[in-house]
Amino acid sequence: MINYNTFLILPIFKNNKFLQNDIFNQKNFISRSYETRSLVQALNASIIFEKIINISVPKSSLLINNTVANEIKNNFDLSLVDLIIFDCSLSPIQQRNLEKILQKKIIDRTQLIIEIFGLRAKTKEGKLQVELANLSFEKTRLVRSWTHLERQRGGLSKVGGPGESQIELDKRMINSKIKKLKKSLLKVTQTREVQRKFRKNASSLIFSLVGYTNSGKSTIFNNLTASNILVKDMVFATLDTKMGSIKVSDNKKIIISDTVGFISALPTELIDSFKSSLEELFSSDYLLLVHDLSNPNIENQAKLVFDTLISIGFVEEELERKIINVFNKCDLNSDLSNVKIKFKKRSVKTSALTPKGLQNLKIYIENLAEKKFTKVLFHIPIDSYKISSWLYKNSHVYNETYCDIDFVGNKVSAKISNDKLNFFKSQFPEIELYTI
Ligand SMILES: Nc1nc2c(ncn2[C@@H]2O[C@H](COP(=O)(O)OP(=O)(O)OP(=O)(O)O)[C@@H](O)[C@H]2O)c(=O)[nH]1
Ligand SMILES: [Mg+2]
Repeated sequence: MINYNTFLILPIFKNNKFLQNDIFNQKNFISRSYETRSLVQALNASIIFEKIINISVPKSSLLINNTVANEIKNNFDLSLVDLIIFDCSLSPIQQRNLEKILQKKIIDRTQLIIEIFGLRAKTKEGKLQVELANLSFEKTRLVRSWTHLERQRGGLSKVGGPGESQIELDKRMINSKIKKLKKSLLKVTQTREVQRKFRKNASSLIFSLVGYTNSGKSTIFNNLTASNILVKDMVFATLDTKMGSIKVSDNKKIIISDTVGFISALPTELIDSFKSSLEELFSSDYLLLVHDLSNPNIENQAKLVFDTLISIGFVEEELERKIINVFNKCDLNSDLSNVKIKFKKRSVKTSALTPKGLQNLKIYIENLAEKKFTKVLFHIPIDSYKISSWLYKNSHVYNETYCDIDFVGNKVSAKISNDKLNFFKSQFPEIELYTI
């Protein structure tokens, strides 16, 4: 396994902000820096030096000022370091100038996360998505770094000379690669779309686990569905969307899906590339929003997950209808009273490590499933094969008896989802039916 020695730089920006956009406070900062350390570990790298840097005015050319850069150079033995990681976002110019001064390879938070995704991606879709994210990121860097090279060459090159055509060439190459990747991804997405339609037709309810990375989504998934997705105390253990099912009363199946976790400053390139996996969330009936109740930063994490859901296209009213807050790791902390979170009314506490700790959630899911279905008695006239077969396909029929007293045909008792029932009524308005 690769093992880099890294130097981690944690910048704190002026106006009590850190990482350029998160509100800073002591509690946040501790859990945030803990999170960044886990990100570095997820890259199989060790941190040998760490430094917090206060930045009052970020310099557009270097981020930090020259004195601080020289301090880093003189006070640490950089010969031991393979990689310097800045836990913020660096512009291409800042990155290059820092590399020049410190004479080390430098990456920022976006690159760090893309690297980890690269290591984790296992399925074809996952790999394509990461590659796409990487290329989209490279594209922005490339253009600017060539501009710089061009300037360096100055008088040596003709106007619009080799630099210019090289940028064009590389840009075209990257664009054509991106186009190809998108095409391959589309194919995978289409297959997924077919599967999704199939599930919807089977009238199963879909619950999607979603939440901050490391909150316990896969542990919940495994214990509910008796699967064994990788569960690890590390960020981004899961990258690919997985489906499983649980049986509830009446043998009705409920589908559960587990997907990639969110994190602060998740690169937009990654969100864009992973949109097709995340689209699964839109066809879900409910979103199980998993929170780590033992994490002091729980409210920020919840806000971030909520904002990410909005950024991928959810509207607030839909989230209000779909979100169920799952407060996990309640074996470590069970006090919910001070936690301010959206839609807190709909919440359930879990401890996913044992089946007992998930009992509450199972009951909650079963109750919701009950509410989504209605038991109905249909009077199906004789020879209405089309209607009969529709019912068998779209509902759970548990009894059928022939009758020739009050009408001639079959009395069919079925449990049917409310959506399907409405559809049935619109398609076959002549059929008599009774809620039982
Ligand atoms: N104490 C405690 N630990 C838990 C609980 N649920 C999960 N964990 C631990 O939390 C860590 C992360 O669990 P995962 O299930 O991998 O979390 P995840 O949300 O799927 O994480 P990503 O896939 O990385 O987004 C693991 O070490 C689990 O054993 C819980 O209820 N209590
Ligand atoms: Mg997981």
